[in-house]
Amino acid sequence: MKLITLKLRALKPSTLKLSTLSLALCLVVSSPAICAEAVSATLSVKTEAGNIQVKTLAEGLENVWGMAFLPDGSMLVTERAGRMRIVSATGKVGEPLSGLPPIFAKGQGGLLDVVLAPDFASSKKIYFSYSEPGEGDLSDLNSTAVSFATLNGNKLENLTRVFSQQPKINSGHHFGSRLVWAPDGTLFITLGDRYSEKDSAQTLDNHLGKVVRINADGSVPKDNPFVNTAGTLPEIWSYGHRNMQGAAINPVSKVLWTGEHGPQGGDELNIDQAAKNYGWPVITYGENYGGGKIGEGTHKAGMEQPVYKWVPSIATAGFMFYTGDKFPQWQNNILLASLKEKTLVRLVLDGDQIIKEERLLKTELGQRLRSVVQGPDGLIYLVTDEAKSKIYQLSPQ
Ligand SMILES: [Ca+2]
Repeated sequence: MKLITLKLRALKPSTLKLSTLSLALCLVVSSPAICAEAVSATLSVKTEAGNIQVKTLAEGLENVWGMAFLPDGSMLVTERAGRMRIVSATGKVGEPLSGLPPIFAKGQGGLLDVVLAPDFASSKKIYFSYSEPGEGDLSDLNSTAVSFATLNGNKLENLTRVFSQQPKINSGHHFGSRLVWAPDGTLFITLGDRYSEKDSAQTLDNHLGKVVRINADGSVPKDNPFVNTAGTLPEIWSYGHRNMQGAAINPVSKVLWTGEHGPQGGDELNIDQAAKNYGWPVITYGENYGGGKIGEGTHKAGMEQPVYKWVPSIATAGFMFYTGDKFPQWQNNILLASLKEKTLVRLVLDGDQIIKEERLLKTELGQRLRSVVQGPDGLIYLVTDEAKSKIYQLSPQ
């Protein structure tokens, strides 16, 4: 199989579409078993820092949102429609896990991010975010919630909710929500402004347009910035955000970075620090959809500037800092999934400044990219946000 793949690669240009390559592979070989393997054919892609291989690892998924590696190299994968599955290290897609809570799966809502607990090896706990429908008289409302459960084979047990965004809103938009463990064991949750409630991002009596920080059991850390401020919700870490679908801890500074969708224009990366106001919707580099000014401009005293921005928008989704040993030339670079531009963005840092941007896979995949995760093997795994979602594995060539 390897010999055949290599032979085909020598015959084909680097930008060859996977489907064409798969077909060519099936024509070259006669064995049906090898034809079935053709979905894992490898695409060779040039980058400014060496060539990479892009392999289709898994198919048969729908609108994947989050992914987290289990210790054995298999992956927990969320589908926005409200399913969580385990995909094996070789790409075999498992049946949906049982035991999820009720989920509002409409518009941008559904089952969203998933992470392992820091003590997963002993506790078997996983944490996940989702759009939570209201109960009783509030059944037409929803908001982002986070629960943990223990993973037992194909079952989620001991389901426990640790956070529920307040207030609930009748909306299918802007749920956030990435989950990131801080080095001190607290959990950051990024939360959207719910679109229709954007002004609430500037007030501290609600969780809309905020980053919140909680302890693993859902309690409020005593050193959260607003715990002693009357009239504020104590979970709040930072505010003035729009819709953050990306977040990661910078491995050098150990500080949280968040990525958020701007309106029309003005996607942002922010260095997300306690008590700071990131400006939305008072300052922005974007405008209303179809045109029209939002807020007061791009700068204002007391409001933070993004560390990096995209005008026009690329629709920033999940991102990571690369810390593995397989791509030494990408060490501590940011890799960021773009939905609208359908590219993997590589950002090079000098300290806390972005000094270079490269857009990878700009033409080769042609799919909305939702998230990017580093595997325990140091390889990079990309998931697409499509009705027929895939998981791609990136390795050096
Ligand atoms: Ca901002």
